[in-house]
Amino acid sequence: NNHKSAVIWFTGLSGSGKSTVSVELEKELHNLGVRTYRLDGDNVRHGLNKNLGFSPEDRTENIRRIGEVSKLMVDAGLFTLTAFISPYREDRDNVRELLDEGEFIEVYVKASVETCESRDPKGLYKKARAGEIKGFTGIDAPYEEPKNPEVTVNTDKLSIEESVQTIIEYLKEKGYL
Ligand code: GGZ
Repeated sequence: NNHKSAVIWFTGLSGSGKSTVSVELEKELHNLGVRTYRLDGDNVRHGLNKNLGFSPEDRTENIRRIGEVSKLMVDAGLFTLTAFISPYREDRDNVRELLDEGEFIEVYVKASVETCESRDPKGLYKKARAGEIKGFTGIDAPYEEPKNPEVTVNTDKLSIEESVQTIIEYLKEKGYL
């Protein structure tokens, strides 16, 4: 298993499928003998970044720290999967700059606000519509789409398994696997 390590950076709206796809991709990578680590809200926003909220400044700092941690993990030889909204293009591009060429694989998990809102697994869109959460991404806070992501998976149309396979194909084609 002589694969090169990289960050697979998922970006997209709440409810787009970032976490789900990253969990399933990680299983697939394990089956292929790849060593991974997954960063998401559960292990980052409750620990390292528990002093951060959802203001624009805090989101930027959230992504900056996750970028730095990802770099350490890539240096340690791991395939790192991150699942954060990361709504600002500039913040994502700064992480890309932090890493060497080929070490940042931006995966745009694309789904319409309508789709995400209809899924609403945690009822957060409902709260945002009711004004109980202010500054919710896609409702009254921005999401800046990637202009040139390495991979786009449209979860409006693709199944989870199809999304995973799209990413696996990219990794094979580019010689990561
Ligand atoms: C967006 C919010 C907000 C606001 C709480 N806006 O569906 P979830 O619950 O599990 O995913 C969302 C998560 C977003 O955290 P991130 O660290 O990924 O965001 S960012 O990259 O922008 O820093 C949602 C929940 O936290 N959540 N308030 N106002 N999502």
